[in-house]
Amino acid sequence: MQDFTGTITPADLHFEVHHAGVPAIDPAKHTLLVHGRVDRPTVFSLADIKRFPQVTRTHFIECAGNGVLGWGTNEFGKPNPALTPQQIAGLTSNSEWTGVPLRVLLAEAGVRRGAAWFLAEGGDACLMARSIPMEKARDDALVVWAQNGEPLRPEQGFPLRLLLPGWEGSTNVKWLRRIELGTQPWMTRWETATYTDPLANGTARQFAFEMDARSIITSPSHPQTIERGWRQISGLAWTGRGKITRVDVSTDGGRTWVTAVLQDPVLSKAHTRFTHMWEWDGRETIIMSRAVDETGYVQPTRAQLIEARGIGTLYHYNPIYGWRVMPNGRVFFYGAT
Ligand SMILES: Nc1nc2c(c(=O)[nH]1)N[C@H]1C(S)=C(S)[C@@H](COP(=O)(O)O)O[C@H]1N2
Ligand SMILES: [Mo]
Repeated sequence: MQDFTGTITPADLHFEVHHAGVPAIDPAKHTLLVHGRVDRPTVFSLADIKRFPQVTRTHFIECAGNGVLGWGTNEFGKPNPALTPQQIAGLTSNSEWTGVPLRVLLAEAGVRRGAAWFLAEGGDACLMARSIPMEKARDDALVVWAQNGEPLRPEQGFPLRLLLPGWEGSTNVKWLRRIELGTQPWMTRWETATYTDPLANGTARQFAFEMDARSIITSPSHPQTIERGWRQISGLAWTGRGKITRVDVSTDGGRTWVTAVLQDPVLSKAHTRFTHMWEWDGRETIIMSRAVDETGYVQPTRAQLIEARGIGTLYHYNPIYGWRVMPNGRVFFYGAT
């Protein structure tokens, strides 16, 4: 992450999360079954799906567990200073995806009254499956087969994956082979035992689909060493709720903030590059960034997150992070602030 420029993640460097390995699938034999609360249960081959009008959209996919390393502390109660942007925020990647809107395929099968949820099932060994509200299918859900102009990589779900823009990574089911429409969620193990957030009051937050806005300065960051004088601070910001509208940068440990420049085009539910010119005077300081999105949501501090959810949260952990710049120019992870 700290070595990228721009906003697109090269396909071969897309992060990977798989719960049961990467299946080897013959695209000529792969099918997608759409059934349940539909008028005409339908089996689509890959060729069938590619005959529909295709769309291309740029979106990030982010694991809900992104950032969990930055939350932890070492034996001195401090975050590990040697963590890099990749390690604290690298479970997100941004690609140009090509496919067909899910609502087009569902219209072929004929959605029956009362269908409120659908189950998306993958063709890996664990048959990973997530329950998704039908509103997302009517909105911007896609069934994609290409990534950055080439077929999906096997690790990204070749030959077919569900893409739910802005929603937590685990709902973007790879190796998609079955969609079942129903009236309520299926309560699979990936929405009960995992991908739920324990709260301070002993209950758990479930179906936390939208990814909250966050940002990370990728340069300067660990393990860089910087020189005095003018340089560019650069980083990435994104939100699952639409567009990033502002990124604030502080070069004095959060005492004062300035508005960073957002690189065009700012796309919805996509990585946005921000920059800020900074003259470093050689003194020790802490630099940090704070994202704001079009709903007015402001990236929280660690204290605000703990207040809202307690200390048990492993997912959707998006606090403002700091980097400590030492007088010798070395840069270390300062932790969540
Ligand atoms: N079938 C299937 N789909 C899956 C997974 C999986 O293990 N099996 N992992 C999910 C999780 S937890 C995440 S974060 C994203 C990661 O997508 P990527 O590996 O393309 O980065 O895929 C999701 N889709
Ligand atoms: Mo994930």
